[in-house]
Amino acid sequence: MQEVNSICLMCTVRCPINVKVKNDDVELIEGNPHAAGIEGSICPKGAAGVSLLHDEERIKKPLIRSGPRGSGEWREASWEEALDYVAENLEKVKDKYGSRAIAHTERSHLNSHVSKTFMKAIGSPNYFSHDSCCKGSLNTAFRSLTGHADGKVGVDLGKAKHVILYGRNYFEAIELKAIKQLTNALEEGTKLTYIDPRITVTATKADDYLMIRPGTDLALNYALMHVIINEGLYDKEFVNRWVEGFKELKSFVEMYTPEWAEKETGIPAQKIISLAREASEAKPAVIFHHGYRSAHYTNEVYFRRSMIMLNALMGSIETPGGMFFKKGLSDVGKKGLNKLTGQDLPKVTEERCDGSGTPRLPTPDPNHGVVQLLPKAILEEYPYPVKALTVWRHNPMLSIPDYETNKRAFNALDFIVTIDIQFSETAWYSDVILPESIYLERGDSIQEADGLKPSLVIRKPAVTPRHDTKPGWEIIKGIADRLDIGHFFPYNSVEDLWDYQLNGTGISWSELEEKGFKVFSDKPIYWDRENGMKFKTPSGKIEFISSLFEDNKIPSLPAYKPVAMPEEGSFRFMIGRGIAHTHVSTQNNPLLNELVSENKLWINTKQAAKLGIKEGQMVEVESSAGKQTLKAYVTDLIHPEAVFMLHGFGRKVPAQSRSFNKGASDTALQENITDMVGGSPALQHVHVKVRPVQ
Ligand SMILES: Nc1nc2c(c(=O)[nH]1)N[C@H]1C(S)=C(S)[C@@H](COP(=O)(O)OP(=O)(O)OC[C@H]3O[C@@H](n4cnc5c(=O)[nH]c(N)nc54)[C@H](O)[C@@H]3O)O[C@H]1N2
Ligand SMILES: Nc1nc2c(c(=O)[nH]1)N[C@H]1C(S)=C(S)[C@@H](COP(=O)(O)OP(=O)(O)OC[C@H]3O[C@@H](n4cnc5c(=O)[nH]c(N)nc54)[C@H](O)[C@@H]3O)O[C@H]1N2
Ligand code: SF4
Ligand SMILES: [Mo]
Repeated sequence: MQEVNSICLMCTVRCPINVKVKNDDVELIEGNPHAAGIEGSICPKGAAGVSLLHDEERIKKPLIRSGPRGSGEWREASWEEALDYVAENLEKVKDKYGSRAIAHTERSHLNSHVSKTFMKAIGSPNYFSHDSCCKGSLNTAFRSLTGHADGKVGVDLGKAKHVILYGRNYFEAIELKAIKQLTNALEEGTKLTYIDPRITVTATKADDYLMIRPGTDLALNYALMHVIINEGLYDKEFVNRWVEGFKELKSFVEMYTPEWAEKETGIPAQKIISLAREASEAKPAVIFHHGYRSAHYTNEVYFRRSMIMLNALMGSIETPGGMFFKKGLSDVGKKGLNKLTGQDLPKVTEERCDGSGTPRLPTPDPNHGVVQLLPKAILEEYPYPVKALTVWRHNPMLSIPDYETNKRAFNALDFIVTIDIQFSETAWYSDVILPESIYLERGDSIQEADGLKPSLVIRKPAVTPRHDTKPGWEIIKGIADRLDIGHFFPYNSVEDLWDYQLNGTGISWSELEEKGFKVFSDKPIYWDRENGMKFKTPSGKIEFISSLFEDNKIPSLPAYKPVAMPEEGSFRFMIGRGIAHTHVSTQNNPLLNELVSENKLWINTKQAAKLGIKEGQMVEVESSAGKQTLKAYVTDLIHPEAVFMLHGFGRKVPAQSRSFNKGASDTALQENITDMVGGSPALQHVHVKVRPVQ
């Protein structure tokens, strides 16, 4: 038996894993025993990587569409033929409409520097990641306050004395290391407050659970700030030294009393006051957790800002048990990894089709784009036609709200090519599918896994590919070669890619091989809270009054405006993740499908009784965007104004036989509406009606 330490990719958290290999086959996957904070543990999805490797419904060879789009008629092709065909079609679009007519979407990954280089080299501004649909508004909130993107920020759960989670459902939407830290901390006496309209597994671990009225967390936070400021509970030294705009916040929150917030949120005023006081007692080791998915409502960016501001008021930034900025190789005097994007690439001056980074949409992050605006840009051909789409490890058809509109938009394209490991809805709708080897069969770019201690982590192949598949970085190079931009991809193997990344750093990849990673500091590194905080805002401080916003005539502290509440007979449509599945990736995995094969509609017991809905009965859910049918889960565990379903079910691809048509699709019910300041879609903006199916 051979053991390979590598990185999981059953979800995007990328935990360190230990793969047990015999005769070029994977026997078992466990957590990497060397990795601090993981110590051999693994989640159900991580363990099910074995089942993905052996899944007979994976894509096994390049496929070229031979029938109408979406018909599922394909012919197998050699890599030569498929790559020639892709290059030819991209050239055609480029010749007719210009390079900007080619867009790329992907789930951000270790090789994103490869795809960004590809887009720059062909001369298109239209690189999109999934980021906006996950946490775009959180990213903008952090940039507006600190000048850093959210990816630069972590939380020190292990040392916190009080953790406040707003729907950050850690114990189901998991990050393995974080829940191990949190579990240990809870055993040591850390207090957990959990706020969610739904009683989740995380709620069951909390000391205090608050069933908030959906969509009103911002009102709660303004009232918390009101109490904290009026009672003088904030960290005056930190605020005086590092916060810009405190006075403005003080007068802004004056009117947002706990009594006012009680009416909005349903949380008693006394409870709000006691939460503010208890949190302050724990300061600075207190975390108002900024959350992960921040695609809920149209005012999301202001909600996410309010959480970060609460931490600033607590002084819980760059301190043990608080929020911290991740440190990289440069913080230990080393040169950072080289990226292909660091080359002398052609300058792309065209504006992005979604408008991010232009006066049309000045605040969302143009490094990621606002991918949910792409279908509209395609359909309206505004500001110019987009006619080809390359997709890599992303399923925009289901990950952008409003499935029917997405389908229409994709149908309006001249050419779609998808790099995936299995038939996603997007792959099924493409003209060419290029199958990628799965993470157990390939190596990828080295990850600079920043944290309080900088480290490098490496994904290595554990076994040889089962089918005629290739790593994505090789596929992109194959297309680039045919478009005469191959010289921007100076590698022929994963070792070449690693050497390129490490050149000049004084580190060799063989140092990472044995354990799968290397840590470059013994102690956690903090910025100096007296003089060395490295905020990247124009003032060098945390900007409650944000230069990014004010310079673009966007208010930093707009008056509270409630999100539209459902009328009598309608419900707020809430969505989320469960422990057994990753987004839209794993529903067809043989093992995980056996664990959870469909989703159900959570509905409050009293509301169900009013509608005559019984436990397990089929119900029809209808919104302005579509209708779906699934089983009801009648429960007291959800707020009466809301219904809830897991994301990722109701799948549309017959060739994915285990997940086809099982449960319902949230995407088919959601409207495509965006928080235009933050950049995230408001996935829970929509209201639905529910009726029993006789
Ligand atoms: N309606 C709706 N939309 C959402 C959400 C929601 O809850 N509801 N959630 C949002 C959030 S938080 C996120 S993060 C995004 C996620 O959105 P996506 O990134 O689209 O979802 P994933 O399931 O992570 O993966 C997408 C694709 O990657 C493929 N894949 C997996 N591994 C590999 C690999 O090694 N190589 C290649 N080439 N492909 C691979 C999978 O087969 C799948 O088709 O969706 C967002 N959009
Ligand atoms: N198992 C698993 N784990 C994952 C992932 C996965 O796909 N599967 N994906 C990873 C990714 S990319 C992400 S973004 C994270 C997502 O991590 P989270 O953001 O923690 O998870 P979600 O399930 O998207 O939503 C969390 C909760 O928000 C609650 N909620 C809905 N409306 C409101 C509201 O108005 N107020 C409050 N306070 N709560 C509300 C919902 O009831 C739900 O329980 O998970 C990560 N971990
Ligand atoms: S949380 Fe689970 S699926 Fe995600 S990377 Fe970690 S082990 Fe893999
Ligand atoms: Mo996400």
